[in-house]
Amino acid sequence: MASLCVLGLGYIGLPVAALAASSGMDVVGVDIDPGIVDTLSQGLMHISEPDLGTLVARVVSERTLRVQTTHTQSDVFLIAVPTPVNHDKTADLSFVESAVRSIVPYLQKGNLVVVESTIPPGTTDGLICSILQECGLRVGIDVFLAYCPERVLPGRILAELVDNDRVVGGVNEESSVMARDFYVRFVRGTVHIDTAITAEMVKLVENAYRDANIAFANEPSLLCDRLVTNVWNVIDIANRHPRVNILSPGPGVGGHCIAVDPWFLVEKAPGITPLIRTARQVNDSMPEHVVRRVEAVVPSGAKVACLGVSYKANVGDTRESPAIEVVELLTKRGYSVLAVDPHVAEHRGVSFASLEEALNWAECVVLLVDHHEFRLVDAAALAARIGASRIIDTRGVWLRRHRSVSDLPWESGSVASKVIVSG
Ligand code: SAJ
Repeated sequence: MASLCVLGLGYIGLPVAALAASSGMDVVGVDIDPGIVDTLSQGLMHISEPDLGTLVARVVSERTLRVQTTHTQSDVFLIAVPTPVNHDKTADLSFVESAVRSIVPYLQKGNLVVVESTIPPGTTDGLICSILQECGLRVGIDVFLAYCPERVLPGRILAELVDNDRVVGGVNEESSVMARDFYVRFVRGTVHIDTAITAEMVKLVENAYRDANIAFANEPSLLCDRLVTNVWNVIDIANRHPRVNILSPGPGVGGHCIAVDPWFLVEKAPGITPLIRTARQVNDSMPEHVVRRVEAVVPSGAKVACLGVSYKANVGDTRESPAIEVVELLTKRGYSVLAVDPHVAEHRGVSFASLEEALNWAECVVLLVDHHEFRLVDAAALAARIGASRIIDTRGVWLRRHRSVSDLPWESGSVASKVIVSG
């Protein structure tokens, strides 16, 4: 296994290609987008991820990683293309399917094909295997096939690619063993061998688990808003219980993984997955809830500053971002919206401003992403200017736990005007 061809140079394909190159493999990275290939060839980046730029620049300049729009023969082929979700919430496998077909003319006896793209359970043994077989290859004999899901956290991709455990599921034992031998070149975590369907399930179950846990933070936040109490107090105190660990509520769940993957489980068996489906629905309903909170404090036409548009803290990724959905819904309902995001320079249909400009201009401020920079805002001064009830802190950055008994909102009334706004 001296050479590797990676299909898809996004958040997963690119770091895997770069790590394999730095482990001594001769790597070709293929992307259908010539713009991405151009950028990377110059040692520049089209995505932002800590430390990745330096590693890519090094392996590109050493020519252990070459990027191009065309395939090449190789010992190992790794597929890391996206799996979007269709309107009916089923997996759109068109990119995976065409990537698998595209490598067929380059496959030689003894090659290993590894799929990292997220796919519904059964896709490796079913669709992917049958595409390769249609082309006259004996899978598991002439060529080897394994599924190995990526499970890394954006913002920590390189560290997690190296240190996290992996699961590889081959169509037969030889395929699994070959895939394990490939990953141990750069993975320090344990590489677990299992079947392809187990590896597919592992990935989806992990993300569905996190989605359900986030939904279990979001639903109490809806209740607390209705019952006029501070959800951060409730969760903070509940989490002191030795067997309770509730996650943080927010404006919804974004990113290309957790907001999408649970549907691939529901798709397989809708009748027995009500919990997974409901968690998705709870999390998907959160942007609308944020907008209703704005509508409760300022009328349509008011100036609203939205702090953060990325899908989570300290990253510039806006895929499936609930913050973008809030900005779009507010704009549609006649609000004048300015967005602030130190990690995002532009986004179609969104007007950006500096933090200072937006805060001085706004009649209502909605904090949507807990970027580090927003923690430094003097929220007490902001509350003095626009009124505490017009600060909607969906991440609990400024509106945290009451710090003393006298801070508690003993009288009835809006919790928003009673919670502690810390600068
Ligand atoms: N979020 C909350 N409250 C929380 C935690 C997260 O509202 O307490 C929100 C975030 O703001 C964000 C979304 O959930 O909008 C997802 O963020 P995340 O940090 O939980 O996860 P991702 O999407 O960045 O990465 C996940 C990870 N999966 C798990 O932790 C089980 C990662 O390991 C996967 O590799 C990745 O999905 C993926 O590619 O599937």
